[in-house]
Amino acid sequence: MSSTTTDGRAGLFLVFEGVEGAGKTTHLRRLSRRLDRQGIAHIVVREPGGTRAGERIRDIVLDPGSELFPETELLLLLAARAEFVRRVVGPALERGELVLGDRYELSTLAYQGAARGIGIETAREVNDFATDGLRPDGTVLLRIAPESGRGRKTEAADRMERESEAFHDSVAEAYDLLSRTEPGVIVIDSDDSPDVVHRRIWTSLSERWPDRFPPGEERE
Ligand code: Z5A
Repeated sequence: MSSTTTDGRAGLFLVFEGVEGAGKTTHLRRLSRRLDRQGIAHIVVREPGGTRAGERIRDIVLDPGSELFPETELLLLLAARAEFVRRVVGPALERGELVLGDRYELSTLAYQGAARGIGIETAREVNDFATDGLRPDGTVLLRIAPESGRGRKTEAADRMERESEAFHDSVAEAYDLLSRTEPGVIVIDSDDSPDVVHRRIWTSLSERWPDRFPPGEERE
């Protein structure tokens, strides 16, 4: 498979998704270190955030003191994404770069569309307006039971993490549904040691994009 994607763009946009504590940040860092060792250019970006305005919006959305209606939360997140896509992801893809994202549209469909009750299709429509339809080439969904993911967390809970168990169960159910209905979702069982999960991720990516993720064992 060449590095030109189905959209004809030169770069490759891969997104990591999952409930809190699924291991997205851990595995993105590890992938990034391995890509660095192999001399494969890439950038790692996170959402909400990734731009100056986006980081300010992130502070509002995650601040436990913010009182937001679901519609306000959705629009704030997508305002951040509109900046993120136009200032960061789009230009990087134009330059042919590998872009690794920590969350993107599946988060919006699962958290705001399903768990907040806005509706998956409504969330998708507003998302598509914000992104001008820019889709990832692949989405790695790290799957773990919400209570196991929560059990891994050590930091103080932010506004989203303070939501009820029912809310987080609803997010997890939505991810399961979306993994079956959305194109390009690669499901990886994340309830194992980081070494095992990393091997699963790399193998899966190298089967699809061997030029960016050369097959073979990890060499430290
Ligand atoms: N949000 C939204 O609602 N709508 C949207 O459109 C977008 C986002 C884009 C972002 O917060 C919040 O915004 C998020 C959804 C919402 N809220 N929630 N809940 P964030 O980016 O700060 O939070 P997060 O994405 O949930 O990060 P996280 O909880 O840290 O999860 P993670 O990145 O998947 O996990 P991690 O940091 O890699 O690992 C967590 C801990 O587990 C850490 O101590 C690791 O060392 C440990 N870990 C990782 N892997 C393992 C394994 N395999 N075994 C044992 N321990 C492990």
